Amino acid sequence: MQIKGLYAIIDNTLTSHLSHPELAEKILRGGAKIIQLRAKPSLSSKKPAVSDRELFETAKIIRELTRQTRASLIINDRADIASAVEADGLHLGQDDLPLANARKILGKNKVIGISTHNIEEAERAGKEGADYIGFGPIFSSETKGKYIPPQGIKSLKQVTAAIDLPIIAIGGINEKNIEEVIQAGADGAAIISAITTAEDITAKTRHFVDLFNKT
Ligand code: TZP
Ligand code: MG
Repeated sequence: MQIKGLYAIIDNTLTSHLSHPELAEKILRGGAKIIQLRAKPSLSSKKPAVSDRELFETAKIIRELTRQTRASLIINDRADIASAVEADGLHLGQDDLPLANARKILGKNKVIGISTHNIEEAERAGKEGADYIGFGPIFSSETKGKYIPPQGIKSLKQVTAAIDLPIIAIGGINEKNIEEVIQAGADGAAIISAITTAEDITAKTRHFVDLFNKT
């Protein structure tokens, strides 16, 4: 699969009235070709954490939706779920399973991406065999639970210049600032809130897809 363009993250943290499959359906209808399923355990004591079985069933439904629309599916955090639903890839953070261990589970034909927050982490991920680098947050983001200071466009430029792997920028990317992200050399943009909180999720997705297709 090609890691390029809009990388839409299926995360309903800010839009819990929509299920993950509902969000995925709207986003895929907007033409997204790479989606990531990000189902974090609930931080609210009122909502129960998602069980493994539930996560598996959700991932299976979304896998089917991506097959119908010829899109790629990446699973966040969980190598076991990625393997069980035959996803195209896995996305790992700095505190998740080490890349080498995830690679043993998934094999070399699956895509593995790593979240990084500075150039050192990005270089290390490249040396360890990541297929793409997630870099951010570029701008400030309300969506990620844990606060990480924004890295800015300047750091993004350094990373895109230094590392010869697809770079997916993340964090606070929206219609107003996405041109800067593309200008900085990012191969793609991972987006949650600018899409999921849009009045028309499908139309907003289409907007971002078209923007990358133009460049
Ligand atoms: N990692 C860094 S920022 C972020 C993640 C998962 C959240 C991105 O969401 P948004 O709403 O596009 O800022
Ligand atoms: Mg993670």
